[in-house]
Amino acid sequence: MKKLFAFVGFSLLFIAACSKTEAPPAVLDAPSNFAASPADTSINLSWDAVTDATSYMLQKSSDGTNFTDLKEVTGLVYEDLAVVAGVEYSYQLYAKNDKTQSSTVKDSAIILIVSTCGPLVQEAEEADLVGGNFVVADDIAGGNASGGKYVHIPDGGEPGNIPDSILEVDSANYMEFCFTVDTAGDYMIKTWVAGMDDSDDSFWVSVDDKPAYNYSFKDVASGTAKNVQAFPLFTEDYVKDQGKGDVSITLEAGEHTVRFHHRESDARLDKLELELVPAAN
Ligand SMILES: [Ca+2]
Ligand SMILES: [Ca+2]
Repeated sequence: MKKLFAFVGFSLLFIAACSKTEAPPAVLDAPSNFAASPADTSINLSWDAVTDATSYMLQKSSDGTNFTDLKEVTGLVYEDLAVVAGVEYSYQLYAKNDKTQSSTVKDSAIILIVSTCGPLVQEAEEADLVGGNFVVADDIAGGNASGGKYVHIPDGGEPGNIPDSILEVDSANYMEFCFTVDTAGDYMIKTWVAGMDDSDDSFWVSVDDKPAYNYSFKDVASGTAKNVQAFPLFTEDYVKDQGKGDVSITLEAGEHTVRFHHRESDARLDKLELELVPAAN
């Protein structure tokens, strides 16, 4: 019996000695070589392993200040697919185990998937013209079109030369604009428009494939009688929804598509702007 007690006592000492040497350090090193790099539709994150870490917590921010947990992972890479072109993101990371966590490391660069969309002000003549009926035209001598050009569907002064699409959106013929919005908020759609008479003064306008607004700009004219050249010059206006006044749209930061569809031939669009509505105080 004495020998057995001695054996058990030795074993306990041995186990205690082993567990003492294998205890994790009180402090975990912060991950090194933390890097984020943009791909076409995602952002790839990677870092080096930390001794004794069991997982890594990734955090993400779209304003560079307020970070929220993105994902806790056990590996050393992560592909963030929840990203929008044109928006800047920053990331930070810490290592952890069941006892402690490391300090946080931040990627030094703000990471952006490059947007192929344009700025908030764009010429109509730079839009994608889809369907074949919209064309770029040179303004008349002495005209005020920005860049000297505008877009319309010519009708040769004859309504119906290319049939109007008064009652429903002409889904085949449109000008398409793609905007990169940096600041989320409410926007109005500012236009520079003209037409020769009151059968040349409307478009269907849709934003991000939502139902189209019936946009008539006859009220920007000094007169509305037919064939009096009521709209000789391009005039600033805002897209309206007929009977409901100026349209205000709420946009997240990122890419947005605006389409001007055919409604009346020879309605003319010179330029377009997404105008941020100042937030109410
Ligand atoms: Ca017309
Ligand atoms: Ca223009």
